[in-house]
Amino acid sequence: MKNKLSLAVVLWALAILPLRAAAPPAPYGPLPSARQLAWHELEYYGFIHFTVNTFTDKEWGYGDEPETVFNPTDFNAAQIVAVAKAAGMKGLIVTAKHHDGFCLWPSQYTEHSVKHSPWKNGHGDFVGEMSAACRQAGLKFGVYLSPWDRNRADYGTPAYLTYYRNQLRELMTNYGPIFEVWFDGANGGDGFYGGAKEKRTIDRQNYYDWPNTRSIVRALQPQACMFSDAGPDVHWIGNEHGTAGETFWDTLNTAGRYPGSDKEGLNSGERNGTDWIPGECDVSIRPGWFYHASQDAKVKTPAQLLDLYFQSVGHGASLLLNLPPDRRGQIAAPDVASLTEFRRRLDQLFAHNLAAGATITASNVRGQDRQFAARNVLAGGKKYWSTDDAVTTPALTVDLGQAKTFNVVSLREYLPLGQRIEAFALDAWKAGQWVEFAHGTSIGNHRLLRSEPVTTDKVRLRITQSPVCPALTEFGLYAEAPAGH
Ligand code: FUL
Repeated sequence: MKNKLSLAVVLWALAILPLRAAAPPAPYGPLPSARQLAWHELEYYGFIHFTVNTFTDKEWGYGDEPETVFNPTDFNAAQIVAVAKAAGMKGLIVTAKHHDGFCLWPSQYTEHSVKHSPWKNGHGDFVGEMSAACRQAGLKFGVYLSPWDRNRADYGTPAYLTYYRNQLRELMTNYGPIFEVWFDGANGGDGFYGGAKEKRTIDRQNYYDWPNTRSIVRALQPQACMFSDAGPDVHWIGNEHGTAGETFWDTLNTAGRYPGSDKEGLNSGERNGTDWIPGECDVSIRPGWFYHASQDAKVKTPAQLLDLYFQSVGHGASLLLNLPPDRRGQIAAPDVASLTEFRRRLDQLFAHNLAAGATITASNVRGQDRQFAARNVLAGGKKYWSTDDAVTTPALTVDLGQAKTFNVVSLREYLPLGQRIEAFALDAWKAGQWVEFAHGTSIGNHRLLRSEPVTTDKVRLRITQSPVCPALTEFGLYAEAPAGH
């Protein structure tokens, strides 16, 4: 009896345990840092452009705006944050200071701030209220602090750099955890500059002494990602219409890059680049970054926003969607309406993964080890399907059990092992044979392929090019309801 029992235990153990535990694949190329991995999970968050321009109806303030101009009639941080949250955003980045130099927090280093605005009798703190409202709603909080300052008399001299860094320290110290700091490369030259009213060009590469300026953020907010044309953590996508290249690599060559440097390579990243620097697509829900009543009828439609989502998040980058508060200090009704419907469509789209419950098999599983099983692509994140090192063009077959109709395929790579896959194709089983219905190049953090509706009971993913064995965490099939449903 006892022997029989132990035999049963051994057989059971053999059945459930792998014959040998395979080692994970070696990482490939530059790898994301922990702060970048956390950032990758956000995918979609908001920008809030608000300052004197909101009241002067401009996009770039000259720098001579009196503080009294800034006077929101009914500022409501909770409304702004609630709108962003309801729209599905995971965080907000606010303009603490735009190019005009007006500070939306009571900085101790200047008088050109909310301190001298009639708003809340000079006791207002836009940055403080927004950070508190974000924290309360569970949204991440980030800041934009324009390096270019058209108000300061000392702009262009070493004294301004000291001022800029003091402000950066203030923002990194007094407003809780910061998830992203936005360093804008724009500098249009002319400005008020304390009354000089002239054009000032700076040496974009050296004036701000970026290595030491960045180190302030690293020291005070080690988890914050820094954005600029050159990273170091997240880079500009090279345009302001919110689209990443369809082929998009998370790596970039950083040599010779700085905020305001050449945008060559930014839209698609650079395969075999020296550093892991993913992309962010910044775009406004309106034509302008700031609120203009004249643009109330030009708010992007839900369909346009969904297209942008596919072209940013769906290309492996992030979507930073700007929502400009109006003169009340709230998100205006047309923007709220568009965002509400956009969110409804997103929710509808991703509500059901039609591949959930499918039988998934692979042409190869690394070391035949369950740890790397094909079905890990349905496990929702931390596990992945991988193959033996020598197998770089494997296939994954998803048997749905019955015919289903979808028009979106969702794929994700396991980023801690680097960006690996270079090309893939998707086939549907039709009348007894495989028929290709889509193909692509990079996958990275997220790849969404949107096609005409496909009806089939079996789908196959073929990895057609990869320098090393793949590591895939997600395979999803989704159906977009026809517009209006
Ligand atoms: C640009 C700025 O010049 C715009 O005003 C806006 O802030 C945009 C996000 O970045 O470089």
